[in-house]
Amino acid sequence: MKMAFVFILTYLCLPAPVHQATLPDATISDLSYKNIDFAMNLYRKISSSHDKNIFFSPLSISTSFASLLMASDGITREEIMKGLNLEQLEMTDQPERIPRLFQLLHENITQNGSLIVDQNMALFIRKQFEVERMFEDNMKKFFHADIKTVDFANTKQSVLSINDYIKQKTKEKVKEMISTLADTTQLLLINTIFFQGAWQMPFNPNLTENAPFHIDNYNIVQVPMMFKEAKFYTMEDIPLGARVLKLPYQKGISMLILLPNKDMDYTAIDEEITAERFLSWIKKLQKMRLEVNMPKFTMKWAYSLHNILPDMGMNSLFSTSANLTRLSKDQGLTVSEVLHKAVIEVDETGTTAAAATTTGIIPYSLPRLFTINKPFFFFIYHEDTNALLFMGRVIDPTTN
Ligand SMILES: *[C@@H]1O[C@H](CO)[C@@H](O)[C@H](O)[C@H]1NC(C)=O
Ligand SMILES: *[C@@H]1O[C@H](CO)[C@@H](O)[C@H](O)[C@H]1NC(C)=O
Ligand SMILES: *[C@@H]1O[C@H](CO)[C@@H](O)[C@H](O)[C@H]1NC(C)=O
Ligand SMILES: CC(=O)N[C@H]1CO[C@H](CO)[C@@H](O)[C@@H]1O
Repeated sequence: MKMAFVFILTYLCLPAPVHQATLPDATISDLSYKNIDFAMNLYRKISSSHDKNIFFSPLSISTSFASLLMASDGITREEIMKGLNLEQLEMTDQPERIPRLFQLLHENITQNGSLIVDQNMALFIRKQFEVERMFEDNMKKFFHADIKTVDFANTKQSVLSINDYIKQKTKEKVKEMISTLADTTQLLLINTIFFQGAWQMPFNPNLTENAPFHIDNYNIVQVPMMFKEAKFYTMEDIPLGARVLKLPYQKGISMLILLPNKDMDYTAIDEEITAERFLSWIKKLQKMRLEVNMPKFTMKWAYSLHNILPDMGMNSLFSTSANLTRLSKDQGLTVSEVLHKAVIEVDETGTTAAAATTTGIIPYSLPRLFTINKPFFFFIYHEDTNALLFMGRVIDPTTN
């Protein structure tokens, strides 16, 4: 039985007119590490603007911007490099280094996961628009991009064919990705990611029952709570005041749940999560028998990243000073929009399980009950590389 699940997509739209120490032998693990920090920074930006559920695909967003690195030059390129946290991986005499690392990471995740993770890249290009040969070749070489020609002047038809493409690549999970498109659009860059994983230890639906979930001190909702008693990998981050639970899928992908302790406000966690911390959780996991109570949930989110990324230092890309000279000789190109949509479904057969809280922390014996009945964080990652495929926060499992 397959569980249900997720996927995502990011797209970028280009409308017309308007240094430090490096790692000599960078590996995909170094890239994953940098990508995780980028994801955490982006998460903080999103979370500082609202207190609702959050869900997005760090890998899809990083990959989209990695391809923009190859399109840009000067300050614009530097800003993207810095925003993505990739400066330390760059070597001026090896311009292909970063795209190559993304390519290796992609190959590692998709091959080894034997298709449970599928990631695709596409360029929809206006008929008369001349793309630099080198950019197009690199997009094919490093990102296996599908290249398509579109008549963007026919807005209605282009919207249809773009939505169709995305719907197909996300196995019908992301429908109606865009509703409008500037008729001056020259190029649309699309990245999709799809993941479908069955739990290694499925929950028994017969044991699922409604139970309270404490959004905060004043708001309680009833949620379908799944139950499983088994041996799980878990750990406690005592300085942070939170517990961690790993829920593995079949084939090398896992969900990691981070559940703040009883009196811990989830917003206090925001400032503390980093790649270093994330990897330390994974390293310190220990197997023990637990009773896990985990809500079923479904989420669907859409983000306008062009409103968020300038706050992370990527300014010029979205302004008239964008330097996209490596994309095309055409002058006056800029990025008008970056949209990101993400969907997740967690149930007994697939994705997530977790549990929640109890007080009383005794160093060597964690509480046996892991009841996820208050806001929590989750991360879906590829175990060999630690690449962060998806991450999110659940404040209220009943709103999607
Ligand atoms: C883009 O950046 C390159 C490298 O810094 C520079 O030579 C070029 O003049 C810039 N072009 C524009 C249009 O800003
Ligand atoms: C993927 O990367 C990990 C970590 O670098 C490595 O151990 C593993 O062998 C790689 N797997 C494949 C299929 O390339
Ligand atoms: C759930 O309950 C039904 C009816 O009692 C039973 O046939 C089924 O085997 C149960 N499922 C599991 C996984 O225990
Ligand atoms: C599911 C799968 O094929 N996993 C393999 C991924 O690659 C590592 C290292 O090559 C193997 O140890 C896993 O078994």
